[in-house]
Amino acid sequence: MQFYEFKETQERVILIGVQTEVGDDVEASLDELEELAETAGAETVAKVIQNREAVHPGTYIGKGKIEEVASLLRALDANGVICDDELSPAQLNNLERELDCKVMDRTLLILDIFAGRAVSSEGKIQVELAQLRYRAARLVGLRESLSRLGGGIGTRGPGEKKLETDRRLIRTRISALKAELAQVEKHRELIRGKRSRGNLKTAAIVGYTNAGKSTLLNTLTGAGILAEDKLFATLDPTTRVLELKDGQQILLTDTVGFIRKLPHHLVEAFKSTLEEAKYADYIIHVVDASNPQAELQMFTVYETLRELGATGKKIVTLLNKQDQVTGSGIRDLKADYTVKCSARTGEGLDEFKDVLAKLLAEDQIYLEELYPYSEAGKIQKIREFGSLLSEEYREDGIFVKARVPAEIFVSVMPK
Ligand SMILES: Nc1nc2c(ncn2[C@@H]2O[C@H](COP(=O)(O)OP(=O)(O)OP(=O)(O)O)[C@@H](O)[C@H]2O)c(=O)[nH]1
Ligand SMILES: [Mg+2]
Repeated sequence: MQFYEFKETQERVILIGVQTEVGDDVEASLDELEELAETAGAETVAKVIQNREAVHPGTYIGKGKIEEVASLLRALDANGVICDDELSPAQLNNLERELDCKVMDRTLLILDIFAGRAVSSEGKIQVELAQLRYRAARLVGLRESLSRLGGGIGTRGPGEKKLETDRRLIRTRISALKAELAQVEKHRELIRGKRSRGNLKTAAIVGYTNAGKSTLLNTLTGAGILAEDKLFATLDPTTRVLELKDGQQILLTDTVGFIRKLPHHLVEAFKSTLEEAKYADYIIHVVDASNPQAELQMFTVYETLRELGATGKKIVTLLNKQDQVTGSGIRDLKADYTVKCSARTGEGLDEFKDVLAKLLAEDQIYLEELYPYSEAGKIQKIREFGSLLSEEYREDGIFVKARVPAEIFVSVMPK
């Protein structure tokens, strides 16, 4: 495993956002950008917001604002700027020339954090692929921007130590990575196939980054996943079995968190990881109910799920971090069930398990049958995949009351 020292070069940065319409909360978005910058090792020394009808196509912000930022850079002894939207190659080049400093954007920052977090080989391939695709389009500007400080944001990566700066090399590397990724994905599909053959239902734990997804899985199953107060602590999916009452079981998968303006290169590269939600039977949506931005974060999560094609599934929303919630609280009208809980203290988790049991029961068929002793093996199967409510040993066989998943119903009926 490789660790990247995030604090290696303390960069001092100015954050820039563009307010394009009323109600579009740029201030909150910049607060989040500051958190991202901090995670990546940069100190925010100022935030600048420009009101414009649309972002400037050539320079992201207008001429007057550029001058304002330029003098702020000097006054505050800052050495870089980070824009809150993904910059086009032209915007990057122009801003870089006008401001004469390192120019970065939200995408570069997120890619950089992902690069420092990737642990599994799949994660590393996915991050490198996303980085290369992003860089390929921005060779000229980025080369200058990234060489200014000799390190820092935008230069971390699981792949080559040195930045690939040659277009041809990048293309070759991209093809190689794609082939590698295809191999890994095949393996993942195999695992998925095995799981579904096991007839256990799966639920994907999704939610905004830092909502408490990993903490939830840890508290419920002792999964031992790294959970910390940082954005994108988790990149690789982890699946664990959760035991419910009546011996029922369900598979829970913890996965990468969502964020607004999730870079499309990342979504593309992380497709197979993100698609855990698409292939799951149920969605567990973890919300940090103590966050003032909770409503917007919920919206972002549903948008992302829609983009991934993970729709039409039953949703359980967990309004998490209740131990820190003050005020009236929020609601999720899209959810089939909502439970207030604290993954940290365990409050509300029994109710959550009851809801899961109820969900499973909704998709199961009730049966009341007499099994001759020669067919007792079928009862074993019921016990494993459904819930055995009662069994009574009689002279002519075993009388069973149970609920079983529709998929196995036929195969467990007595002859
Ligand atoms: N107070 C409080 N803190 C919590 C609760 N659940 C999680 N946290 C904290 O929130 C932070 C983020 O938790 P994680 O479980 O890493 O969140 P995540 O959703 O997995 O985040 P990413 O993997 O980064 O997307 C950690 O510092 C947790 O200790 C809770 O119920 N109450
Ligand atoms: Mg996590």
